Amino acid sequence: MNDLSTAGDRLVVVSNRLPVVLRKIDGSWSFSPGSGGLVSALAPVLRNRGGIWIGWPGSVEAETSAMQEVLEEATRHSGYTLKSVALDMRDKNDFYHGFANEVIWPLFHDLQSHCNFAPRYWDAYTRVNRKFADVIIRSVGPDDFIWVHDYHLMAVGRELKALGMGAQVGFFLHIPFPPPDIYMKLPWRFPLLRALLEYDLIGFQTLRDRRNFLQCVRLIAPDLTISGKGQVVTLRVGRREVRVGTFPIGIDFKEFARDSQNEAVARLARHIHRDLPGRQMILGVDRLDYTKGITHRFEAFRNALQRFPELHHRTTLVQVVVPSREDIPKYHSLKVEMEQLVGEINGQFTQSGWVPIHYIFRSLSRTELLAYYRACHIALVTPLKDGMNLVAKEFCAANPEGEGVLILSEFAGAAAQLQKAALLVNPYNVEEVAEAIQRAIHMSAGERRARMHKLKRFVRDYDIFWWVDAFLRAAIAKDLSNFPVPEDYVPHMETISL
Ligand code: GDG
Repeated sequence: MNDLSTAGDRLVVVSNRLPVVLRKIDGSWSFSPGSGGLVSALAPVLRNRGGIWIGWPGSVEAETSAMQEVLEEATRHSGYTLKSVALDMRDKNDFYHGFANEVIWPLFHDLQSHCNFAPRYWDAYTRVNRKFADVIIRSVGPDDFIWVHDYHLMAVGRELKALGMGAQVGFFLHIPFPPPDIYMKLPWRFPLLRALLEYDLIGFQTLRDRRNFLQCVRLIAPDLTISGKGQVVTLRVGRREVRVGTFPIGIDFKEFARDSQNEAVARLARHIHRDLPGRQMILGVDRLDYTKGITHRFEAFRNALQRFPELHHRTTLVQVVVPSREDIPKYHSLKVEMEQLVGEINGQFTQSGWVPIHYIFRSLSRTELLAYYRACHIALVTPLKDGMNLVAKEFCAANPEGEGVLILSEFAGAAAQLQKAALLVNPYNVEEVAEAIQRAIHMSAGERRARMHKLKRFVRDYDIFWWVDAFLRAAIAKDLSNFPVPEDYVPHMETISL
């Protein structure tokens, strides 16, 4: 593998979606920024290093030069270029909505009852992964490093090798990898694992995800040997030698810390406070998704209001839900369910001058998002399962006063790093979450500051640039003994003795 510090070598990021979304309005193309954790994480990396980003721009229309011009315009001052992969309506339905979002997304989040294993989806997955491989082969040079991202593209490495690509290719999975008893339900479990083993380096968010993956590989390859025991291990299966590592993703801590102190953010945060005087504000920020546990969170808040009447008038839950995948029926029905629940809880508890839940269903500007992070005293991050969860880390970085409290699901990847200073909860246990809310509201300023200080240290030390460097170094290092597991980074459940 090439040394990426050599001038001329480029980083080629490949993900299902580009960081911008193209839309045709009245016959002409325009773009808007993409949303979600992968874009938030990778945009600063490419801005910092330059390179190419390959992905689908979100439209199913045939590619035209007008479209290409808009893509060029979108990244004119960003330091990197975009290359689009054209997908048609059949791809969108069977690959994106089908295999990616009706099979892998629910299965890998342990929600197998949400899966639709329609037989045609696998063909669509391999066909579209081949389309991505075709664009990659045409776009890269021999010294570039190709880094493929996430669950939509687990078979791109295999397709690249089939097309004769000799260069090494890395892959990072942003979502969890399930344990064998869940993974083995997948009808295409063996070809998918074999495809993954065609990558040269595979990265996971947590040690637990890596362990789950290795246990699944062992089921298909009893001759598997694993050497090393640090952050990156080497796995040998037949002729293949694959590096497998744990790389907890971070955020651009400095940028969040700096921007959260700018005047526009501070002004907006003051406005939010003025509108909700004397309240302790609890914040939830999530994409519309059933894995984020939003309805369980509302139930927990209801439980807290029922059991701890002293919270009435004293606390407000601000829940921001960012529209996502709304054209998928499951997501639409989740929206309806959430809105009914907000109406019910507000109907039950609202009194003159106090509405318990403020519900915002739209994407916020960055300034607004930072203002909410700053204005709110408690972040309630309670996904049922999450690869990492960047909102938890952003809340800590954008907390200049250092007195915020983080309530965090033990099933978020972030819990492995932040378990000592956050209040960890089981999101399915509404009584436990309600008690954590009550504890956070009553927590002394001293305890809040001590906890937030530790949280910030972790988020700052393992930021997005650490993540990228660790992954790229793991790809090129001759000796893997210099990759210790980051301090304190252990799966949460392993600290519980039974
Ligand atoms: C996947 C994995 C993993 C949210 N609302 C607004 C907004 N956001 C931004 C947040 C954050 C991002 O979206 C959400 O990231 P998460 O990590 O919380 O969740 P996913 O989108 O599910 O991300 C996840 C991640 O990939 C990275 O590996 O952590 O586990 O599921 O950055 O700030 N941004 C703006 N307005 C909003 O209203 N501008």
